[in-house]
Amino acid sequence: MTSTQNGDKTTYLDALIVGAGFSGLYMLHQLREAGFTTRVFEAADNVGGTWYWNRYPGARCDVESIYYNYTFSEELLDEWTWSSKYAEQPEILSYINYVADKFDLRKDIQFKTRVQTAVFDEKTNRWNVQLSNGESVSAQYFITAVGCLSASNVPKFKGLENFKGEWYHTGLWPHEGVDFKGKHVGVIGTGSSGIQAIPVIAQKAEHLTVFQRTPQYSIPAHNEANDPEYLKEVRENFSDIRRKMRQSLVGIPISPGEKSALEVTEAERNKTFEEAWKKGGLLAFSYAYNDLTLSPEANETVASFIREKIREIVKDPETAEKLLPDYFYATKRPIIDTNYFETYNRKNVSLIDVKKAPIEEITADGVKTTDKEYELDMIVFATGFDAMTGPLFKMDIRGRGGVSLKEKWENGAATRTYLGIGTAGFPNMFMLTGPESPSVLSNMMVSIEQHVEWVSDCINYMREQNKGIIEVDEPSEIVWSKQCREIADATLFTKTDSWYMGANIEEKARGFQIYLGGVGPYREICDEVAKKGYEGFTLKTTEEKLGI
Ligand code: N01
Repeated sequence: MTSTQNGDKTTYLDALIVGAGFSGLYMLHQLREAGFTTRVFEAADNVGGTWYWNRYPGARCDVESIYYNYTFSEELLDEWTWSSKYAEQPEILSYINYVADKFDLRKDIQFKTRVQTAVFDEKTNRWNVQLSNGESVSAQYFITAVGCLSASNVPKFKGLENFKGEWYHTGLWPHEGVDFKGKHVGVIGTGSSGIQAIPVIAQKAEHLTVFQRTPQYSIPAHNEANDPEYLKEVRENFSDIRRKMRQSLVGIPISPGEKSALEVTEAERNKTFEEAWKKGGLLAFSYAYNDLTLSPEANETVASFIREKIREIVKDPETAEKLLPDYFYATKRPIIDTNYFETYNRKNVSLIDVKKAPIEEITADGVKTTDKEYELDMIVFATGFDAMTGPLFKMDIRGRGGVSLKEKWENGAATRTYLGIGTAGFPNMFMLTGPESPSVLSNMMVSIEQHVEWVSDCINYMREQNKGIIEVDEPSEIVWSKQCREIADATLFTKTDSWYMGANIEEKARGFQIYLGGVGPYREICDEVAKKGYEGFTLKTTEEKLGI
C-alpha cells in the first residue's frame, strides 16, 4: 500500500526484507503465503545474494550440492538435479533464479535499491526505512537477509588509485567476465576464494603471481559428476537425510569421530588421514577424530599430515616451505580445492610471501613489497569480507532512542544478540543468520531455513495473539552472548586470527560471533523459546508501552 502525504510517497508494509539471496527469497515466500504484505529490497539487479556477486573463476560451493538447496518444497526437490558433487556458481545462480520464478517471487522484489537507513519510530512502533532511490517505506517488521559475507574487503593499500591496470575483488566480480589471456596477473589472498580462483587463472594468464600472507591447509575436493542412480537414492531417502541434517552439528548429515586423535597409534591415525585425503571434502579431516578443534596436540596430528602432503605435491622445496601453514587446522574455514598446490608446479606461477616482505603499496605498474616491485597488468583481490556485522553496518539501523546498531555493538566490539536473531532496543527487527547464530559454521541452507521458519512462525504467532511488538529482553542477550563466547573459548577457534574473529579487518575489534553448539542443539533451543511463548522476548500489543 502506498500513500502520499505532503508530497512524500511512503509505502506501508507488514514486513520489509533486505536482500534477495537464499534467506530473503524464502522469507518472502513464507510471509507472503501467510498473507502479510511483504517486499524485498535488493541492491543488485537480480536475485542470488552471495551467488550473484561471487562469480570469480572457479567459484563453487564447498558443501555437497545434495545438501545445499532448499528442502521446504518436495516439488522443488523433485524438479531440480545438481550436475556435480560441488555445484559451480553459475549452476547455483540458475537454481536461485528457478526458485524465484517457480514461486513468482520477483513481483515483490525491488532490485537496484539499497536500504540506507532504518529507524524504529517509538510513536508508531514501526520501522521507517529510506531507500537509495529516495523512496520511504514504513514497515511493522524489519528483517535483514543480508548474509554474513556480503561486505567485500579491499584492504586500504596505499596507491591503489594510481594502478594503471585492471583490478577486481572476487566478491564483486564483473558479470561480463575477465579475460586473463596474455596478462601478468597478481592475486592477493589465499582464502577459499583465492584458492578456487588461482588454479583457473593460472591456466589462462601469461603469468600469475600469488601474494600470500597466511599459508593455508587445503584438501582435495574430488569433485565429480553426480551419478543419476546416487541422486535417485538420495531423493528416495531425503526425509531421513533432512532429519539428520537438521539434527547434526553443522547441517551436514555426518557425525564426528568418537575417538580422540591421541588415543590411536600413529599408524592407525595416518591410515585414517590417508582415507580422508582420498575422500576429500569439508569435514573429512575435522570429523576424523573428536578433539581436533579442541586439543592443540590432536590438532597438530592433522596439521602435520597435511603439511607432508603439501611437501609431496609441490616440487620446488622452497615454494613448498612457503606454503606450509602453522595455525590450528580448521580454525580458519577449512578449504577444499581442485589442483591448488599442483598449480605451484607450473612455470607461469610464482609465490610471494607477503608476511616476510609485506606489501608497501600498489604502484602505477603493480605491487611493491618491502623486497621488490612486481609488474602486473591486473590485480585480483581475494581479500575476503568484513564478515557478520559488516553487512548490517552498511545500513544505518537505529533502534530505541535513535541509538544505532553500530553504536550499541561498539562497532562490533560488544556485539550482543539473543539467539543471533534479535537484539535489545531494536523491536520487531529480525536478523536471518545473524551474529551469534550457527550461520557460517554450518551448512547455510539448513540455518537459513531454520531461521526463516522460526521468524515466520513468530510473526504468525504475534498476529494470532494480537501482539504488535516483540523485543529482546536485555538479560536474555547477555546470557546468550556469554554462552556463545564460553563455547568458543573452550575450542581452538579463538586462538587463531581469522575472519571468524574479525581479525582480517584492521579497525575491527576481535570477538568470536558464531554459536558453536551445533545446529541440532541450536534448533532445539529456538523451538523451546517459541514453545514457551517466546521466552526471553517481551511481546506487547501496539497500544501497550514496552518498558525500555
Ligand atoms: O576470504 P578470506 P575469502 N594483505 O578472508 C588475505 C566463504 N567462501 O573470500 O589469512 C595481504 O578467507 C588473507 O590473509 P590472512 C568461506 O566461508 C566459501 O577467500 O588474513 N593479504 C587471506 O589469505 C570463506 O572462509 C566458498 O593473513 C591479505 C585472504 O586475503 C569466506 O567466504 C568460496 C590482506 C582472504 O581470505 C571468505 O573467503 C569462497 C592484506 N592486507 C568463499 N588482507 C566456498 O563455498 C587479507 N588478505 C567454496
